[in-house]
Amino acid sequence: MGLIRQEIRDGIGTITFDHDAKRNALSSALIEEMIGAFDGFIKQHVRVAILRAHPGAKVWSAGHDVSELPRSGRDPLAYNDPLEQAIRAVREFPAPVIAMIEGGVWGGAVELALCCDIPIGAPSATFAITPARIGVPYNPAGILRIMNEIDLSVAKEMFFTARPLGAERAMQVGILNHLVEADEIEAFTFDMARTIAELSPLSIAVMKEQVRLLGNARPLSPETFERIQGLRRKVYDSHDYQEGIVAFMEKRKPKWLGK
Ligand code: LCV
Repeated sequence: MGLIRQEIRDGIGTITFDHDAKRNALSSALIEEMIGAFDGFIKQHVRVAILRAHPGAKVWSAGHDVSELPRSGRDPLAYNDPLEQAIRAVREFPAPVIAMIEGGVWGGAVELALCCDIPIGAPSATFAITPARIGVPYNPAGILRIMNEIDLSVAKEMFFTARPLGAERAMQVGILNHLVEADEIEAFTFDMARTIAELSPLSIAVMKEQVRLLGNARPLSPETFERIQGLRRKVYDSHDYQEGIVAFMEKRKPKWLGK
């Protein structure tokens, strides 16, 4: 049974969580399907991805599948935990991922939503970071990622109270980029996706990867610097780099080849 639905249209890849019976809990099976969809989007040269639940969903995702949390004695959020794999898939996907959020976002799903590049929420969106509810010691990579996205004092309040934050507050603290009425959020999201899909895929991919590497790196190691330079060189040595400039000079839309 599919736990997600996926679609590609006009260079826009959409993944819809489709496991309402378990409130779209991020089970290893659902995450495996999600990572498979992202891999397929890469093969199809998708320019932008959207991660969403069904229109009008009461729960975007209930977070880690609690039934899959290891009993005692093992790290519940180790490097290869499915949730960590899902978060890396979003952060390393070579195009922007828009989180279109209706309904409650719980636990590790908050980190997943925050790791998307552009979070857009409806008034029904709420965000609750819940390890304290379950007694889980959140992992350092996850804590750092959340610290990078929202004010430290707000992050601590969310960790220490596990209380859901409403959409208005989520806008104030930077969890959401946009708060859009439920009947407009789909059109708003796809309009932004179309804008991104018309721009240079190489330029956007290398800027997204730089943000990821620089966000991770405190002092920039020589190796990270060289890696960034190598990624950027691939872009400014590309056909698309020339095409973008020529198209501008010729007052026409660029024809991006992604190479
Ligand atoms: C498995 C579930 C889940 C679920 N797993 O519907 O961040 S950390 O460290 O905490 C990390 C480890 C993490 O992400 O942990 C998970 C954090 N998530 C939560 O604390 C949310 C737990 N879920 C709920 O509070 C409720 O289910 C919400 C409020 C999301 C929805 O409530 P509602 O009344 O609409 P039910 O609770 O009746 O859930 C419907 C079915 O989904 C299962 C739940 O066990 C139930 O299954 P059965 O019908 O078989 O009884 N379910 C919900 N969340 N995270 N399964």
